[in-house]
Amino acid sequence: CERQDGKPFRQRLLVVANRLPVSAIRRGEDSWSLEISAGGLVTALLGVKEFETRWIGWAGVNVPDEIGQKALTKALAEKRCIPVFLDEEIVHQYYNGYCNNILWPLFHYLGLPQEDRLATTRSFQSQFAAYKKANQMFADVVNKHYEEGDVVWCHDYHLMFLPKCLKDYNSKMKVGWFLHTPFPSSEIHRTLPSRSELLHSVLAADLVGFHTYDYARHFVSACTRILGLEGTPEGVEDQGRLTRVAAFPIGIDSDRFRCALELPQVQDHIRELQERFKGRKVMLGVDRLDMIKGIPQKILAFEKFLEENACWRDKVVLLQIAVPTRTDVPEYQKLTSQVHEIVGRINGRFGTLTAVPIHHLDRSLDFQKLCALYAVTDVALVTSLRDGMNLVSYEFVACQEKKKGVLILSEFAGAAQSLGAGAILVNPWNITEVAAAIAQALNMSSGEREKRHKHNYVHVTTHTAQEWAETFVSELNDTVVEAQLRTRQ
Ligand code: ADQ
Repeated sequence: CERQDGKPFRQRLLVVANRLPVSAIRRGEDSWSLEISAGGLVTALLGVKEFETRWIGWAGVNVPDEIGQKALTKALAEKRCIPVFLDEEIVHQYYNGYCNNILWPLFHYLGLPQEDRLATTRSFQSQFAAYKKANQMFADVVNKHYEEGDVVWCHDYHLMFLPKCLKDYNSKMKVGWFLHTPFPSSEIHRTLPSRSELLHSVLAADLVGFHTYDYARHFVSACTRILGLEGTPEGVEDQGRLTRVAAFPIGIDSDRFRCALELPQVQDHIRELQERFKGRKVMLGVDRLDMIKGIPQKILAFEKFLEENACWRDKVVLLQIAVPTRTDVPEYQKLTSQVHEIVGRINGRFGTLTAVPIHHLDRSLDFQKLCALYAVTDVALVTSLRDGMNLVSYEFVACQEKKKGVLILSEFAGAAQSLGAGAILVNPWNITEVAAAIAQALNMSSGEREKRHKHNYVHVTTHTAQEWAETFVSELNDTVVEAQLRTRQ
């Protein structure tokens, strides 16, 4: 195998994530069509040129029959993807249950489910069993495809049990694990019934990475306080073996945004939007419709701003683009109705016959339209209640070289650590504070905007996704493969 520049690859990189970067649609008994979903991780890893990357993960569909599985495996192989087949029951218990109902809210400080405590406890046990079983199924596939010298990079909260399963197969396998969400304070993590088992499994990895130094510190504290292990400046030590723990803040492929803005069709979109919102300042929110993103709080803050600043009422518009996710979960359905209800009320209250203050779209936008929107925005509002990093804030900055708009950013997003000096930082729970930040952003002088934008732009264009992936993989490569026996002083 050779790289595009003709040189041999340095190594094979097996990237293991819950979902493969493709969506599979069945066209017949043995035929499939595949659509690449270019998420942040895919773009990041495209930049890792020295490694020959293979993806291992679930294709997002239930394929109970052997003919279908064989055909899908073959089709995916052309995209360098290897499927893990999970049946409906496992998906229900592992993915919808343990991952999305337990770990996701807990890691974002929303606590464990509380409705029916007894039922939750009972289902908790079966969901955790399914989680372990699913992680073992991922390990079986990795082990089958592993060749000596490969590096294995496991991603996210879905696969916390995987490092241990892999090391049980082969202690010499080089294994890294990266968490895309926050890792909460150890006091939150200790409420999880399976707290110790999960920490021990993650510690089986050679390198454990987080977006920020704070998340890494919380993880080390959880290991010292809950497991009684020793935390060192490099990581966590267990019986002489060191697991390296560090922060690797993700970035974006900023060139992709810069190049898109030069395309004639994107320039056309920009002109259309400028014409459409002529005479009004544009504020923008782009989020998955998830409770962690703080969408209702953001809209209520905008209402408060309109209440307190009558002179701005017909001079500003909020565009909120929210992609629906987990639409079958009642809590998410409730969130959608809540957002619709608030938007309707505010538009009824402050709208006129010719203009409404909030345009809310329940859908995903294609990449070029998204770039155009970022480029015409005066103020971006990222008010996550908690967020591992938040790439929307980075994407907005990358598209603002001309306009130099203002970013209002939640102090609870990982991005606050990197873009904090250029953004206006807010506590998203404090609606009065966010309303005041909106007024500050809209009234900011151009000199101040330029200074703040420059700070963020330099960061976004130098700390890219490619650099993130390369740093993680080369650090993983540098960790000593064998258990590191250190003599305690
Ligand atoms: P997410 O929670 O998905 O990711 P985020 O980092 O904001 O959050 O990335 C979302 C991506 O989806 C962005 O690239 C954005 O452009 C796109 N997107 C969102 N809404 C869209 C819309 N309506 N139309 C089109 N595209 C849309 C998780 C963690 C984050 C962490 C990332 C990466 O929760 O905290 O930053 O992983 O590690």
